[in-house]
Amino acid sequence: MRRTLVPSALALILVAGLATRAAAYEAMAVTDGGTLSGTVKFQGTAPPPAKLEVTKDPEVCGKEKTSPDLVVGSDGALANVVVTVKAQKGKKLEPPAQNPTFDQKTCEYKPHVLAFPAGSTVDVLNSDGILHNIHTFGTANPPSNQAQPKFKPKIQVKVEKPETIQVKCDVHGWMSAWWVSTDQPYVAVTDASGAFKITDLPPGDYEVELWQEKLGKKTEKVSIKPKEDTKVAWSMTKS
Ligand SMILES: [Cu+2]
Repeated sequence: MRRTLVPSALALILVAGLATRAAAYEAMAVTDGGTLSGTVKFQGTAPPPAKLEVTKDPEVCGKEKTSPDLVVGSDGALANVVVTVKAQKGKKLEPPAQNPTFDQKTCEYKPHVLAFPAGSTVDVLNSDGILHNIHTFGTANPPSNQAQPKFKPKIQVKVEKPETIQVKCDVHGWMSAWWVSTDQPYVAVTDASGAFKITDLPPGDYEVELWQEKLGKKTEKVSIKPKEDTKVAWSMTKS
């Protein structure tokens, strides 16, 4: 019995593997697109922001830092949530005309979460005039590990593959950020008021993934109507 079971089990695994492979995103003209806009809030009482000790260059960095890994405004506004509409087709995915910029200022990354289409080149700036070392921890993309002394105001890093990548500084251990390289264009990051907006969506029903580095993932559902703005008020909390 066992001998005959093994090949059929193998065949099942192969079939399951093929069936779960995600379909590639398909570009098409969007003429009657709708908008998804709204806010994400932290549900419940937010923990006080963690304090990070500054161990180097306090004259530029300051004496103490507030951790950027969970930024909640006074009314619960949740910043730095990556909102991804799981669209299979829609407007073309292409790198922006202007490279996304990623600055190092008072030993913090600006912005803390940067989303861009795969294939983009990130302009890494150093506004501080001191040595930083930008280090990306991708797996689909080769890691980039480059010193950026004050005489190098700009480094360019091309990110070919879709992936969420942590970025750290090897000089200042508290510096951390995320690059979100996407395989489709319907992605936004919430601002300090928890707001986001995604336009030109082909009408239809979608799953929307929310991701925040400390809170993890959450899935919502929306229905997008032609030329209408669908407004949502979502929340996330610690699981
Ligand atoms: Cu640094």
